[in-house]
Amino acid sequence: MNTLEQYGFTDRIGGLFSFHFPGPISTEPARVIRSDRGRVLVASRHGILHLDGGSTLVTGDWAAVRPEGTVIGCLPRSSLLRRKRAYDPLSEAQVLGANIDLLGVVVPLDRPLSTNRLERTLVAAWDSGAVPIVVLTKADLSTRFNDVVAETVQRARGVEVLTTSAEDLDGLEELRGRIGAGQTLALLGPSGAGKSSLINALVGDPRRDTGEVRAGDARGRHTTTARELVPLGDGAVVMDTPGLRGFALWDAEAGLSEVFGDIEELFGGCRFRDCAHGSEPGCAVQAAIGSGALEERRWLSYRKMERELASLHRRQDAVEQRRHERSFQRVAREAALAKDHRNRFREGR
Ligand SMILES: Nc1nc2c(ncn2[C@@H]2O[C@H](COP(=O)(O)OP(=O)(O)OP(=O)(O)O)[C@@H](O)[C@H]2O)c(=O)[nH]1
Ligand SMILES: [Mg+2]
Ligand SMILES: [Zn+2]
Repeated sequence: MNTLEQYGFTDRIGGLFSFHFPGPISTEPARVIRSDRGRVLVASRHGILHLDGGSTLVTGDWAAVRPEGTVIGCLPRSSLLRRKRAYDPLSEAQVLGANIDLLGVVVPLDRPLSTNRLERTLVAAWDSGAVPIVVLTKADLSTRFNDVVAETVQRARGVEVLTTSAEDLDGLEELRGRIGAGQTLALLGPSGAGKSSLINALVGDPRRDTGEVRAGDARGRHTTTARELVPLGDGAVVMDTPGLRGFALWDAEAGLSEVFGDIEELFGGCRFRDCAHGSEPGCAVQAAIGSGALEERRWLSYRKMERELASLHRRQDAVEQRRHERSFQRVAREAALAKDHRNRFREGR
């Protein structure tokens, strides 16, 4: 198996390359295994190469590269994991990874469950186009917080939940069995959750850096600093990622509907079509909360993410509007200049 195949290259990917990058320019397929501040590391048939100037590439991308190292383009992405950049007034999306088949939402069993984080990450995972799976880590410590496993299964709402321990090497075969040849699993979760340790255990080689968690609150130290692909040996690939502090959503309506479909179904039962689901008579949402069929916390969490996406769209619209006005002003200015030029020409100046 050559280096490229170890990083997930298959006949299907080869076919896509011939389709999207037909001759006569000769290009080589390559997979981005790490992209860190403009420095891009790719796997190719000839081994691992450094590229300069692949700044639009993200980890997981399939790139077409000229023999001397110029990037020609990349294949359309089969999935794309994005979040909203924190503190970015222009609301640019941050792309976390591409061409991920299975998205492992990592929940560590050494601390209480953050329901909010789990729900958000699942929304983003569904939205990326990958299939989510919940990976519980540190099962050997699960007696510290007894109810996390059951609570996670309940909150995951039908998404498969696997329990693992890098310490006892538990659940590794089950997880490994989910990643076929040519498939990529990405692990996403808080710092110190044991993502890198799990990958080391899967690879059977303690090569990746792992860091202690703080004794008090089990928080990690952000040991992993860049997203990176790690081959598992037979064409199956895992993406290690740095621990995420939070997860602001980006255009994730489809994901929201996946995770909160039961709530959106209730809307049809409200008496008024434009029900705001507050104090309107005949509101199916409030009725479901009242009867205990819908947990109020879940409703509020849905509402919050929905508001977040709406305000993101308002900001995107505002940016678009300013861009439009600027281009209109430019056109008007050019027209005025042209007219001025014409007049001076007529006047023989
Ligand atoms: N008891 C136990 N400890 C574990 C297990 N997996 C990881 N740890 C410990 O948890 C700590 C954090 O592990 P890492 O693998 O560095 O966590 P990470 O998710 O990669 O963290 P970041 O890179 O900071 O995002 C380390 O001290 C590991 O030894 C496990 O299965 N059982
Ligand atoms: Mg790590
Ligand atoms: Zn209603």
